[in-house]
Amino acid sequence: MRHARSSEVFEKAKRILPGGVNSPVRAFRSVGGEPFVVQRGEGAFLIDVDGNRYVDFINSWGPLVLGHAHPSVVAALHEQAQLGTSFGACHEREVELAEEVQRLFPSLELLRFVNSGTEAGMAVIRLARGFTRREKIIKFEGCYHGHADALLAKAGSGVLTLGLPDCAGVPSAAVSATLVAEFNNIESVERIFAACGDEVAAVILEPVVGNCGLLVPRPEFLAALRKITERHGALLIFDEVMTGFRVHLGGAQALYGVRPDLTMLGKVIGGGLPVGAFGGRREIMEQLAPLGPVYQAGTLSGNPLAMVAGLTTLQEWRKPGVFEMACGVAESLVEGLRSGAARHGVPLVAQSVGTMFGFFFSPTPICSFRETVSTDREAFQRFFHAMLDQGVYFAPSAFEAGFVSAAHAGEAINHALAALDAGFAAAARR
Ligand code: KE4
Repeated sequence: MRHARSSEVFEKAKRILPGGVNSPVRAFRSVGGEPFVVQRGEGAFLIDVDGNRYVDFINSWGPLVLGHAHPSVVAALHEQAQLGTSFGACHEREVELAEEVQRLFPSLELLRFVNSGTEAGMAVIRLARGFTRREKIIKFEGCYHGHADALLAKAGSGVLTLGLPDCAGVPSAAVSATLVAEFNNIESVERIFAACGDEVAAVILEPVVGNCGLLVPRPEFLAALRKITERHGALLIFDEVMTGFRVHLGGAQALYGVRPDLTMLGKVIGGGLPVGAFGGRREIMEQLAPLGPVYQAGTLSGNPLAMVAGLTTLQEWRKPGVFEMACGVAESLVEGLRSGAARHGVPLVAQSVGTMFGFFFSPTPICSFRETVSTDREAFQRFFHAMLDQGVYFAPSAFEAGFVSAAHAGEAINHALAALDAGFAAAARR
């Protein structure tokens, strides 16, 4: 594959954007090499500025359940743009999307739109603290909820696993009330509640983790979190920014039958435009300004372009059979990954949940962040680049989930499956 034009553009990008990117994972730092520069998206494919075509298993990190440039989404945006791109005032599209979201997520008795998952994370933490009048928050190693200070904590030492800043610039005061537990380990949560249960405002987690590869909750883990939070008067917050509409049309809360007090959403509900949302129990959401004392605001919140893109996306996505068909594509990819790895004697575990999938170059299943240390990152790097050379683009990190869209059926998945032998032959080479 030729990358002359990508290299030229990327060199220019590095002169004005830190690392040449507007979000770190795009820089290919964890897989090596240079990222290609996208010229356009078409359904399940990305085409770069050198004319190379890739099956895209990232879907802009989750939002594009219909694939790139879906005609209905483009038409809806074109129509809305001619009516105005932002009002900063009430308009009907925001109500329509809120009603569409609530139809699939009935636990969102009230909800509010923001402009990113990070904003939704900031808001739910502040709301939980305002409603409970408590300060401590429990999060889980490996779960990512956006880059708000309070949520950029890593496990500290000691039984309380007090949060320590997980990146420069986060003051220790910002994470001193953040406690870090281990996903799929309910005892690690019980220890924290035993020590300071009546100070915990909320437990927040990705119910299916997509930010350290794909981690699936053990049976009863989510139900146990529901019980322990109720017992201690703490709120349960599901970050469904990634899992929403992807693991199930109603998210992980529908898939596993556990109703959180608050939910974060994003990605899919914007159909590729900047959006986030949060919502939940009425008595909690009514603490929000202008009704209550918890302040939260945003210039472009409920932006009409994002609203129509999200509404059109959800209306197409929930048409009978569309979601189920995309789930079948994810399952066929996982089967291909498993059989390809076996043919080449490469240790691999792979799984899908709805239209999300993940795989680790590991001989044993990975159920928690700490277990990810057993994965073979070098094998992943060789696999990633060999697949890229075959025109198949997986996430440029061994610790991200992958996504399929309604557009991946047919040519795209068949091309990807046919390329796997090249990928695993490379992974098998030491
Ligand atoms: P944003 O602020 O990026 O819209 O959302 C933050 C966020 C919150 N919660 C979950 C579960 C998320 O996965 C995310 C963002 N996901 C990453 C992918 N691992 C976005 C990609 C990136 O950071 O470039």
